[in-house]
Amino acid sequence: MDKSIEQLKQKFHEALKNLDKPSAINLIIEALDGGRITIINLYTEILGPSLGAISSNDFNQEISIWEEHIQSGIVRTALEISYPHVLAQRPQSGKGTLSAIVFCLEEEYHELGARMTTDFLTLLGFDAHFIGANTPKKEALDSIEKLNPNLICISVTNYFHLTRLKDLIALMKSDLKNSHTKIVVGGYAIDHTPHAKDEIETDFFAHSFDDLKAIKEALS
Ligand code: B12
Repeated sequence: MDKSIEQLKQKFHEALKNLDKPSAINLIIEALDGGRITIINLYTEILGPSLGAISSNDFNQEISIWEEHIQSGIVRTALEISYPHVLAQRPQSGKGTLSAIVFCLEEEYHELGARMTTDFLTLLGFDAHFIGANTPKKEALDSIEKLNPNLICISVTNYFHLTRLKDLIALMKSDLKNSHTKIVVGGYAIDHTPHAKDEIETDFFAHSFDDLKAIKEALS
């Protein structure tokens, strides 16, 4: 990792640990405005790992839930203020632009990975919409019918939502017969649950910006 990114990562982690929102957000603003970091590096090297470390061993194992809420709120603000830079770094949209929707299953409140995924799709030139966390089945299906996207991206974090995911994909696939629409699934539950990929019948699994780039190439 680049030395200046490593330094920014350490300072951001420190601010997050101290629940110091002004310092954390100022660090991100300065790095983005100064052109010292790209959105892909910011999300992949700094914001994502900082959240992953919240309840694992980099910080305190016994962190309380209210602290986790404050820290994830700081990261959500960092994502929101990054959006002007996402727009500045995306390619010009043109003819044949692909479209995508991103959402989390009903009862799934972990939304930060899905939001990052939406910005990655925007950076790849997709017309991308983040529908939300906790998206009821009916709303997901309705958005697909109205927006007719090329890609449906579903983010799943809690492993106990995998059965719900399986059922929703089966329902969507029966609706999507002969359609150009493909389904992509990603998130912590896919990455960390043994055999999850064997049980979910989707067109693609993905984790990173590069995975999405490869999917875009497969669609074009
Ligand atoms: C932040 C957080 C929360 C926040 C969420 C805030 C928000 N608005 O999103 C809050 C406090 C609300 C929360 C609540 C809960 N949480 Co929580 N949470 C976390 C934490 C600390 C970080 C998760 C995160 O945002 N990671 C960063 C993102 C960027 O990573 P990511 O989601 O994996 O996304 C990346 C990729 O996977 C990819 N991606 C994600 N989705 C998709 C989709 C597609 C299509 C693609 C292509 C890519 C992609 O993009 C990202 C870029 O790399 C983790 C701990 C950890 N170590 O991960 C626990 C964790 C996920 N939570 C957990 C649990 C159990 C809960 C609670 C049940 C209990 C609790 N602690 O309060 C509730 C459940 C709420 C619910 N019903 O959903 C467990 C889940 C275990 C499991 N697998 O079932 C974890 C792992 C903690 C633990 N070690 O036990 N949580």
